[in-house]
Amino acid sequence: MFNIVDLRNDNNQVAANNLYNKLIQRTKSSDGASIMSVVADILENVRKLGDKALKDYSKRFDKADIEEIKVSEAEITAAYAEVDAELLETIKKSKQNIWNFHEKQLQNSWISPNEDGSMLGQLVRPIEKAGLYVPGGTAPLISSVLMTAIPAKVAGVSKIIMCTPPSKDGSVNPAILVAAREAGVDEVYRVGGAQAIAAMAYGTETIPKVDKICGPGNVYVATAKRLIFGECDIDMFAGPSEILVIADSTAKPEYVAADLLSQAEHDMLASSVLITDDESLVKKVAVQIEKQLANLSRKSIIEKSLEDYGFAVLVDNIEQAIEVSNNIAPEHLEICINEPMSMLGLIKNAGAIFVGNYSPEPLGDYMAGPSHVLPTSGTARFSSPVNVDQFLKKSSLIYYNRQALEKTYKDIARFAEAELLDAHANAVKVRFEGENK
Ligand code: HSO
Ligand code: ZN
Repeated sequence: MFNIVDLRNDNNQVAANNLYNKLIQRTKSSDGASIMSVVADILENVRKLGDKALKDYSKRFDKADIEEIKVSEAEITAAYAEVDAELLETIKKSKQNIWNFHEKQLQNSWISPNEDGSMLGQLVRPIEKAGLYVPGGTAPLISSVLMTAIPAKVAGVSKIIMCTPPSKDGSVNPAILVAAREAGVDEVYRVGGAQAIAAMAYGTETIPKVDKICGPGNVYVATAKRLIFGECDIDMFAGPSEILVIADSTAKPEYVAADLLSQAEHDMLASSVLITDDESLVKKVAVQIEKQLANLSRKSIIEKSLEDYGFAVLVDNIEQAIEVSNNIAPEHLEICINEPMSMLGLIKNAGAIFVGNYSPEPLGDYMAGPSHVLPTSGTARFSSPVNVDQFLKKSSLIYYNRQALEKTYKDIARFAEAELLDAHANAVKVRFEGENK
């Protein structure tokens, strides 16, 4: 079960640091160098050999003999027949909510004229091609298709492609295909792992090179994204799921336990942290975890995750709880306390904040609207959820007329001469002091 950390009374900094280090270290693989070299090899092979390398890796890693890397229209149509009608309705509702939320993030280009006739502005343009990665593994993350594709679609990206690993018979989960079509993904390719990232970064005979790669994945995928960064952009270095629940005596132990378990089931490396000022809640939550765990299908993953990265942290008050949480910068933060809204001002670092007893984390995973692809491993200190802005880029716009330039050309020349760059200085002087002025 989870580990207890007591930070009460003396504000035990050593224990707080240990907790923080344990959580951060969990994503730093001890064999980082060897993973890096395996991935670098894969990248190089895909760059050199294109589709052939992709097929070889599918045979090796997915045990799948792939004829056609691209998923055909016929397969997508057939997938619709296999997906439960109610699930399709749910996918559509989720899509609408995600669309509505992200539409609010759209930004306009602007041009601002000055009195002297000059104008400055900012043109906002979508990137042209986005590549999404949807992991395979033990849970088919249908929702992750929507959570990456829709923000790109709302931004106006003209081509969205998706890679996902094939199963042994070469097929792709039909619900993943249906979600892709509903979200507006243009092409799906049955390729997984680091080789999929390489294919989207460099392009192959079949898979187009993209401008940005998004989506979660295992450590090989994450390492590949790190290594190809620069060839194209990436969304983030995503790690295993995290939940941190700040709770007081008004929280419901059954709910808190259920929410902690919901993220622990993702991965043995997932972390689930409860921070509370109510000692009796810890025991009640522990009892609930025991009880609920008995009926869960991913019990062994959860047990391992809780044993290594499950913590109940005792603090003196909710302000201290938030301080500890700000340090951890969790992917998901639930605040199950009296008057939770009143504490929002103190929260500095979190990927997504779930407020009150009726905003459980899975609401955000599936239906609320904000993307569930969120910064992990403390990166919420400096980065944001997948959002529309990540698929947009800006160009600055500068327009001066003769009169406006004349007012400032001497400043430009002075700057340039101070930098010993006389060609720069000439480019303004020629307009006012040259023969052709
Ligand atoms: N909680 C995960 C996303 C997810 N959950 C997809 C269920 N399906 C992100 O940390
Ligand atoms: Zn989840």
